[in-house]
Amino acid sequence: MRLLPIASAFLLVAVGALSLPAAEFSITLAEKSAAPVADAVISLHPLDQPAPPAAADTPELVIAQINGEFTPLVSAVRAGTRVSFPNRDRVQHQVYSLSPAKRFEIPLHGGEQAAAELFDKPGLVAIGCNIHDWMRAYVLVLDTPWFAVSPAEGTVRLSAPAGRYRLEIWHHRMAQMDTREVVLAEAAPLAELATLALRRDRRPPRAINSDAAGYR
Ligand SMILES: [Cu+2]
Repeated sequence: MRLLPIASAFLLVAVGALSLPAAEFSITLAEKSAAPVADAVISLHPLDQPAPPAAADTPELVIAQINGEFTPLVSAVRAGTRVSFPNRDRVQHQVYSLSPAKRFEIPLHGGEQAAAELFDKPGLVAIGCNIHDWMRAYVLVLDTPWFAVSPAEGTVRLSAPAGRYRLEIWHHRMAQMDTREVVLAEAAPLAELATLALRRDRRPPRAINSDAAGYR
């Protein structure tokens, strides 16, 4: 019986959090040429209150190796997410990262990988394969629940409580992260435009050989 008031208090907090006024935010990303920018990570970081805690049931992120590429190339996750690296190729891969936010190495492997790595520190994790130099994946680990990866048409839509945010725009071909402040208001959708200067893709070119799969 003594647990009941505590449970009620939790319920009130949960209902309160759900009923915060939501504001709609969208941003369209393009290069100077007007070409839409895919694979950018957009995130909103609240400036006036801490970000709400991560949900306990955050789904695992899967970065597969398919035809000698990591799929997807770019992901964004909340800190505390587990990431698995199943190999769906006939050849073996050796997945690693030297990034301070998550340093790890998965021994040479083929087939589904049972163990998942915990990505618990915010920051950029650049992932490679020791066997295939051109293979790259990027995971931006964030301490906010409001983020998305831009699709091919370059427009991202987010819904977050009204308030002030630091908007962060990251792309693996930007020299540095773009940050700006935005104010979200209820019943007044905010639509931003951002022109991004993308440099050359610095991933090493794919090796070409006579193997039927196109690589070793
Ligand atoms: Cu590989």
